[in-house]
Amino acid sequence: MKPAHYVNGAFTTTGTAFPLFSPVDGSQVGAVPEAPRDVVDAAVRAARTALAGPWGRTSVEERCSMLRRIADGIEARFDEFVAAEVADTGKPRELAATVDIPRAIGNFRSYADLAYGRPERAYPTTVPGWSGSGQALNYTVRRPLGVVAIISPWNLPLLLLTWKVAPALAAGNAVVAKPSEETPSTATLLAAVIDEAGLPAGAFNLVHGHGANAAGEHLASHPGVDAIAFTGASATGTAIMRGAADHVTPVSFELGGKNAALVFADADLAEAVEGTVRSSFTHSGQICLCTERVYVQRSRFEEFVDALAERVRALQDYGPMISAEHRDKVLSYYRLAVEEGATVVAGGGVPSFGDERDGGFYVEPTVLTGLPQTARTVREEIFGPVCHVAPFDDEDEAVRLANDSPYGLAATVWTTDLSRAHRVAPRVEAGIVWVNCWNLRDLRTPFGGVKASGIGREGGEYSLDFFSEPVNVCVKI
Ligand code: NAD
Ligand code: 6OD
Repeated sequence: MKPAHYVNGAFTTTGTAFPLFSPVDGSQVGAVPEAPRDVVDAAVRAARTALAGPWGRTSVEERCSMLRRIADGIEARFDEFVAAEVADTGKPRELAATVDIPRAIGNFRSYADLAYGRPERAYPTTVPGWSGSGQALNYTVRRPLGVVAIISPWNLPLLLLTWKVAPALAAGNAVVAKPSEETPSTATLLAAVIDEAGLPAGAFNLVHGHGANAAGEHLASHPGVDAIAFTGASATGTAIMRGAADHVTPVSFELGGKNAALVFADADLAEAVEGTVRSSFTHSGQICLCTERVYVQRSRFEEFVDALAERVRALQDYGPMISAEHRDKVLSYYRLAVEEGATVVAGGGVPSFGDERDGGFYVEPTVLTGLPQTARTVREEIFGPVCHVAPFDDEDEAVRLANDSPYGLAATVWTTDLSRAHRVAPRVEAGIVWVNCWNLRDLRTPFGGVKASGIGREGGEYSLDFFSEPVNVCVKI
């Protein structure tokens, strides 16, 4: 299915088309319509109208049934979704088929369950000296925020889009979504599935296009938008927040990271190495949760670096960077690391495959050592298949190094000492801390970051809270 906007229940390709490239071989594989301002306006208008119509009158049971039909619809077209995600991102098919698409289905099912089972609070109140019974009943109902803008990135396109669309719809909002300009395909398929699931026109709208000075910015700064849920780079979050400030629009932000792993001398080293291969190199490091800083207790530093480097040199089935521009950015950090004095213990360049991938946007999985904590390579998010490994001496130093970052999204602690695990985890300034594992997800748990990594929490009830407004009703009895 070719990328198209979905506005007020109809597909349209209005707008100048821009090319879509395959990250695997660099060839042009399609074209995407850039939504002009009037298409964004029409989408916001359609969403507002839907809230005033049948969509605004749906019960939570009806919405949850619709969410389940959407999940079933994605499942019925599973292979099509996998193929589209692989074509847009170049990620290994196995990753799309075991993580991205199943999680998108899971997002709709889990928010259907959560929204349906959600209790509300009531407070019986007694006021001594009041006339009558002296009693009142306070109860809280939640109402949707209204029209919500959802802006998502290219790394886990369908997973991160549905992670917000599902709770937004479950809570009764009308959505205008803008996926990344790099990965429009599964979002378009999702619109088709939503259409087939029978949502009223305007409840879900989709516009394609770029971010700054384009569809993304028009949407985020639109006066008709009541809330913005955004996942992407921290600098983009800053720009969106400026526009949102004009209308005091609430935001939920999931932003960048420079995530630390702490490997203590008592860790199961083989497990820590294997875990770090996953946490640093899954999807070629293009997951916001990926580890880019590894700190290893000094007595096991050499052993860890040798084992990690050997595993990383052997990596084969890895995907490309999303674009030529992003590949160039990652390679510029590989060069910067060397200028800053790093030792490159694995990778550091561009691989040669001898096939069509040589025209694609690949970089080698890379392990660095030897940089000071102040190096830009250690401080700035690279978002590629690279980690820097440095030693530490004791627990306090490990925590200090982990926290010495402008970001605070996720961290990983590798230790077999249970007391240490419980001591260290809460001291790490991050929204998510994994102990002896990485990216083990339970969709009911809070997800988000501190410092430059975001504002607010999503996941489970946290998302339903963001996408709705509590209203207290006080009834005198
Ligand atoms: P990006 O910020 O460049 O783009 C994300 C989305 O925002 C795209 O749809 C883009 O078109 C849009 N956009 C860009 N500028 C805009 C503007 N001025 N106004 C409105 N919309 C705008 O990010 P990216 O390159 O697509 O993704 C990579 C970044 O996302 C990394 O920094 C990564 O850490 C972060 N990320 C964070 C999480 C998380 O959960 N914390 C998840 C995934 C990615
Ligand atoms: O697993 C999730 O729910 C989630 N939001 C993952 C984000 C990954 C970032 O790239």
